Amino acid sequence: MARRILLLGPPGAGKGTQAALIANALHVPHISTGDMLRAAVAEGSDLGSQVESVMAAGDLVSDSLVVAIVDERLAKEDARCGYLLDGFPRTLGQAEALNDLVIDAIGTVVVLDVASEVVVQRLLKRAEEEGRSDDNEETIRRRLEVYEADTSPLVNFYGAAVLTVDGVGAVDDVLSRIMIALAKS
Ligand code: B4P
Repeated sequence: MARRILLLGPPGAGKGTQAALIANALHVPHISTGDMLRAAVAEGSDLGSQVESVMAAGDLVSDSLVVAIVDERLAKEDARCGYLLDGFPRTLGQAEALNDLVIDAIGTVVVLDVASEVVVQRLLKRAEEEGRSDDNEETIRRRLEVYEADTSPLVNFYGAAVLTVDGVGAVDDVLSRIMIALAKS
Protein backbone atom coordinates (compact mmCIF):
# COMPACT_ATOMS: atom_id res chain seq x y z
CA MET A 1 0.00 0.00 0.00
CA ALA A 2 1.28 3.47 -0.86
CA ARG A 3 2.28 5.37 2.25
CA ARG A 4 2.09 9.10 1.87
CA ILE A 5 3.16 10.90 4.98
CA LEU A 6 3.63 14.59 5.68
CA LEU A 7 5.77 15.68 8.61
CA LEU A 8 4.95 19.08 10.08
CA GLY A 9 6.25 20.93 13.10
CA PRO A 10 8.03 24.11 14.13
CA PRO A 11 11.66 24.72 13.11
CA GLY A 12 13.90 22.47 15.15
CA ALA A 13 11.07 20.10 16.09
CA GLY A 14 13.19 17.29 14.70
CA LYS A 15 11.46 16.86 11.34
CA GLY A 16 14.68 16.18 9.46
CA THR A 17 15.97 13.90 12.22
CA GLN A 18 12.79 11.81 12.42
CA ALA A 19 12.01 11.88 8.69
CA ALA A 20 15.23 10.06 7.80
CA LEU A 21 14.47 7.32 10.34
CA ILE A 22 10.79 6.91 9.39
CA ALA A 23 11.56 6.84 5.66
CA ASN A 24 14.19 4.17 6.26
CA ALA A 25 11.78 2.06 8.33
CA LEU A 26 8.94 2.35 5.81
CA HIS A 27 11.09 2.12 2.64
CA VAL A 28 9.79 5.34 1.14
CA PRO A 29 11.88 8.28 -0.15
CA HIS A 30 12.58 11.11 2.28
CA ILE A 31 11.80 14.34 0.47
CA SER A 32 12.94 17.43 2.38
CA THR A 33 12.40 20.84 0.83
CA GLY A 34 14.87 22.32 3.33
CA ASP A 35 17.58 19.86 2.21
CA MET A 36 16.83 20.50 -1.48
CA LEU A 37 16.99 24.26 -1.00
CA ARG A 38 20.23 24.06 1.02
CA ALA A 39 21.73 21.84 -1.71
CA ALA A 40 20.79 24.47 -4.32
CA VAL A 41 22.51 27.16 -2.23
CA ALA A 42 25.63 24.99 -1.79
CA GLU A 43 25.78 24.31 -5.55
CA GLY A 44 25.45 28.02 -6.33
CA SER A 45 22.63 27.31 -8.83
CA ASP A 46 20.18 29.98 -10.03
CA LEU A 47 17.63 28.62 -7.59
CA GLY A 48 20.24 28.76 -4.80
CA SER A 49 21.03 32.40 -5.45
CA GLN A 50 17.32 33.27 -5.40
CA VAL A 51 16.65 31.58 -2.04
CA GLU A 52 19.86 32.12 -0.07
CA SER A 53 19.02 35.45 1.55
CA VAL A 54 15.38 34.47 2.18
CA MET A 55 16.45 31.36 4.10
CA ALA A 56 19.17 33.22 6.02
CA ALA A 57 16.51 35.71 7.20
CA GLY A 58 14.25 32.90 8.44
CA ASP A 59 11.54 33.63 5.90
CA LEU A 60 9.79 31.19 3.60
CA VAL A 61 10.87 30.72 0.03
CA SER A 62 8.03 31.58 -2.38
CA ASP A 63 5.34 28.97 -2.92
CA SER A 64 5.95 28.92 -6.68
CA LEU A 65 9.66 28.00 -6.33
CA VAL A 66 9.06 25.35 -3.68
CA VAL A 67 6.07 23.80 -5.47
CA ALA A 68 8.15 23.55 -8.65
CA ILE A 69 10.93 21.57 -6.94
CA VAL A 70 8.44 19.29 -5.20
CA ASP A 71 6.56 18.72 -8.46
CA GLU A 72 9.80 17.66 -10.15
CA ARG A 73 10.79 15.40 -7.25
CA LEU A 74 7.39 13.67 -6.93
CA ALA A 75 7.47 12.86 -10.65
CA LYS A 76 10.44 10.53 -10.10
CA GLU A 77 9.82 6.80 -10.20
CA ASP A 78 10.73 6.15 -6.55
CA ALA A 79 7.91 8.40 -5.30
CA ARG A 80 5.19 6.46 -7.09
CA CYS A 81 4.55 4.06 -4.23
CA GLY A 82 4.78 6.53 -1.39
CA TYR A 83 6.92 9.24 0.19
CA LEU A 84 7.66 11.11 3.34
CA LEU A 85 7.44 14.85 2.79
CA ASP A 86 9.54 16.72 5.37
CA GLY A 87 8.87 20.45 5.74
CA PHE A 88 6.41 20.67 2.86
CA PRO A 89 3.77 22.01 2.68
CA ARG A 90 4.41 25.01 4.88
CA THR A 91 1.59 27.30 3.69
CA LEU A 92 -2.04 26.82 2.70
CA GLY A 93 -1.04 27.70 -0.89
CA GLN A 94 1.51 24.85 -0.89
CA ALA A 95 -1.05 22.46 0.60
CA GLU A 96 -3.54 23.30 -2.12
CA ALA A 97 -0.84 22.94 -4.78
CA LEU A 98 0.07 19.49 -3.42
CA ASN A 99 -3.56 18.40 -3.75
CA ASP A 100 -3.43 19.50 -7.38
CA LEU A 101 -0.15 17.66 -8.05
CA VAL A 102 -1.06 14.22 -6.70
CA ILE A 103 -4.39 12.44 -6.43
CA ASP A 104 -4.78 11.23 -2.83
CA ALA A 105 -1.63 13.19 -2.01
CA ILE A 106 -1.95 12.72 1.74
CA GLY A 107 -2.42 9.64 3.84
CA THR A 108 -1.27 10.77 7.24
CA VAL A 109 0.01 14.07 8.61
CA VAL A 110 2.36 13.73 11.57
CA VAL A 111 2.73 16.92 13.60
CA LEU A 112 5.72 17.03 15.95
CA ASP A 113 4.75 18.98 19.04
CA VAL A 114 7.68 20.80 20.69
CA ALA A 115 7.50 23.98 22.78
CA SER A 116 9.16 27.12 21.43
CA GLU A 117 11.77 27.36 24.19
CA VAL A 118 12.89 23.78 23.54
CA VAL A 119 13.36 24.37 19.81
CA VAL A 120 15.27 27.60 20.45
CA GLN A 121 17.70 25.69 22.70
CA ARG A 122 18.09 22.86 20.16
CA LEU A 123 18.77 25.23 17.29
CA LEU A 124 21.24 27.33 19.30
CA LYS A 125 23.08 24.08 20.10
CA ARG A 126 23.13 23.18 16.39
CA ALA A 127 24.44 26.69 15.63
CA GLU A 128 27.48 25.93 17.82
CA GLU A 129 27.98 22.54 16.19
CA GLU A 130 27.20 23.18 12.51
CA GLY A 131 27.13 26.95 11.97
CA ARG A 132 23.97 26.99 9.80
CA SER A 133 23.29 30.55 8.65
CA ASP A 134 19.65 30.48 9.85
CA ASP A 135 20.41 29.20 13.37
CA ASN A 136 21.09 32.49 15.19
CA GLU A 137 18.62 33.56 17.88
CA GLU A 138 17.02 36.41 15.92
CA THR A 139 16.41 34.22 12.88
CA ILE A 140 15.15 31.32 14.99
CA ARG A 141 12.54 33.64 16.59
CA ARG A 142 11.55 34.83 13.12
CA ARG A 143 11.18 31.22 11.90
CA LEU A 144 8.94 30.47 14.88
CA GLU A 145 6.73 33.50 14.06
CA VAL A 146 6.50 32.37 10.44
CA TYR A 147 5.55 28.87 11.58
CA GLU A 148 2.73 30.21 13.78
CA ALA A 149 1.40 32.54 11.09
CA ASP A 150 1.78 30.47 7.93
CA THR A 151 2.22 26.79 8.78
CA SER A 152 0.25 26.08 11.96
CA PRO A 153 -3.12 26.67 10.14
CA LEU A 154 -2.34 23.46 8.21
CA VAL A 155 -3.22 21.44 11.31
CA ASN A 156 -6.85 22.51 10.91
CA PHE A 157 -6.63 22.21 7.12
CA TYR A 158 -5.70 18.51 7.40
CA GLY A 159 -8.17 17.86 10.24
CA ALA A 160 -8.77 14.15 10.80
CA ALA A 161 -5.60 13.10 8.92
CA VAL A 162 -3.44 14.68 11.67
CA LEU A 163 -1.57 12.65 14.28
CA THR A 164 0.04 14.91 16.88
CA VAL A 165 3.09 13.34 18.52
CA ASP A 166 5.09 14.64 21.48
CA GLY A 167 8.50 15.54 19.98
CA VAL A 168 10.32 16.05 23.31
CA GLY A 169 12.60 13.29 24.57
CA ALA A 170 15.30 11.04 23.17
CA VAL A 171 15.31 10.65 19.36
CA ASP A 172 14.51 6.91 19.63
CA ASP A 173 11.62 7.54 22.02
CA VAL A 174 10.11 10.13 19.66
CA LEU A 175 10.54 7.69 16.76
CA SER A 176 8.75 4.94 18.71
CA ARG A 177 5.83 7.28 19.42
CA ILE A 178 5.57 8.15 15.73
CA MET A 179 5.73 4.53 14.56
CA ILE A 180 3.08 3.47 17.09
CA ALA A 181 0.81 6.34 16.01
CA LEU A 182 1.31 5.43 12.33
CA ALA A 183 0.61 1.75 12.98
CA LYS A 184 -2.70 2.66 14.62
CA SER A 185 -3.72 5.06 11.83
P1 B4P B 1 14.02 22.92 7.29
O1 B4P B 1 15.19 22.33 6.63
O2 B4P B 1 12.70 22.25 7.08
O3 B4P B 1 14.48 22.95 8.78
P2 B4P B 1 13.91 23.21 10.20
O4 B4P B 1 12.43 23.42 10.19
O5 B4P B 1 14.73 24.32 10.75
O6 B4P B 1 14.33 21.97 11.09
P3 B4P B 1 13.81 20.50 11.47
O7 B4P B 1 12.50 20.46 12.14
O8 B4P B 1 14.01 19.61 10.26
O9 B4P B 1 14.84 20.14 12.60
P4 B4P B 1 16.00 19.09 12.69
O10 B4P B 1 15.57 17.65 12.60
O11 B4P B 1 17.08 19.54 11.77
O12 B4P B 1 13.82 24.47 6.84
C1 B4P B 1 14.87 25.41 6.74
C2 B4P B 1 14.45 26.64 5.91
O13 B4P B 1 14.22 26.24 4.53
C3 B4P B 1 13.13 27.33 6.29
O14 B4P B 1 13.29 28.27 7.34
C4 B4P B 1 12.74 28.02 4.92
O15 B4P B 1 13.46 29.21 4.71
C5 B4P B 1 13.17 26.99 3.90
N1 B4P B 1 12.09 26.08 3.52
C6 B4P B 1 12.09 24.71 3.71
N2 B4P B 1 10.94 24.17 3.24
C7 B4P B 1 10.19 25.21 2.77
C8 B4P B 1 8.88 25.29 2.19
N3 B4P B 1 8.12 24.18 2.02
N4 B4P B 1 8.41 26.51 1.82
C9 B4P B 1 9.17 27.60 1.96
N5 B4P B 1 10.41 27.60 2.51
C10 B4P B 1 10.93 26.42 2.92
O16 B4P B 1 16.44 19.25 14.22
C11 B4P B 1 16.96 20.47 14.72
C12 B4P B 1 18.03 20.21 15.76
O17 B4P B 1 17.48 19.52 16.89
C13 B4P B 1 19.17 19.32 15.25
O18 B4P B 1 20.39 19.84 15.73
C14 B4P B 1 18.88 17.96 15.85
O19 B4P B 1 20.05 17.19 16.08
C15 B4P B 1 18.20 18.32 17.17
N6 B4P B 1 17.21 17.34 17.59
C16 B4P B 1 16.35 16.65 16.79
N7 B4P B 1 15.58 15.82 17.53
C17 B4P B 1 15.97 16.01 18.84
C18 B4P B 1 15.54 15.44 20.09
N8 B4P B 1 14.56 14.50 20.19
N9 B4P B 1 16.13 15.88 21.23
C19 B4P B 1 17.12 16.82 21.18
N10 B4P B 1 17.57 17.39 20.01
C20 B4P B 1 17.00 16.98 18.87
